[in-house]
Amino acid sequence: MSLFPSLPLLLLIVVTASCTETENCENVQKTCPVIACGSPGINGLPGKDGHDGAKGEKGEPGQGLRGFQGPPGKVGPQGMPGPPGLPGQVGQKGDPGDDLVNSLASLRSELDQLKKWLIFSLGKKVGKKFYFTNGEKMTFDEVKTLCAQFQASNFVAIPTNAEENKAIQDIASGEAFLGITNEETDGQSVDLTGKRVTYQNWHDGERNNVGSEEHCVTLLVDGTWNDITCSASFLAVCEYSA
Ligand code: MFU
Ligand code: CA
Repeated sequence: MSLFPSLPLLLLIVVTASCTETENCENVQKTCPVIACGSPGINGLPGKDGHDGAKGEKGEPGQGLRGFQGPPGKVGPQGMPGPPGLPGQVGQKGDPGDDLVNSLASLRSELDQLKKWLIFSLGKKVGKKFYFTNGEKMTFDEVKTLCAQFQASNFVAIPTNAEENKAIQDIASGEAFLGITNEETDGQSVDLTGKRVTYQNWHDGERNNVGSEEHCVTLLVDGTWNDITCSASFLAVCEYSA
């Protein structure tokens, strides 16, 4: 017997293989006019693989271990300039110009001359102190105000030794206030800077604090001191440092 099937059987196999399962017999007849309808043939071989489907959506992140951290990214763009810094320290004082130096020297010279003239006509110099008086009588508060207005270095005259005491006595034409007060609490005598006075020249029987209200001090015409009420009026004598 031959290895090949008969010709009609071979044709039947070929026609059945070229028709799909869904096609009915009529369609088969149109494309395969040779074959008459009979009982269904056996299923053909599977067709070729279809085309790839559309790409699926991105899946959920995996649950497994993270990979190693990647290398740092590229350097970003430069940022905006920051706010201005705090002001720097004040620099060293510069040299005054020659004109300024000359002007100052000239002024100093004129001032020295003026001081000499004032001392000669109105005041008295003792060591490094000058004493001045305007010859007017006034209360202690008014003397303090007057001396402050004329920029006295130590305000009202404060004798710290016999020589200074004598100088004040010499320029004062009468009883004059000193820049010394007696503390209300303990009666101690202090100068206008609050310092206890060491040199004192009280008149006999003074300080007696009459009426418990003699908290100021005057230089009497004989050069001795008396404690007296501050509201009384006496000569104003101011003190300057040379
Ligand atoms: C003395 C002085 C007083 C006052 C009076 C007129 O008292 O101590 O300060 O000057 O004389 C008796
Ligand atoms: Ca007195």
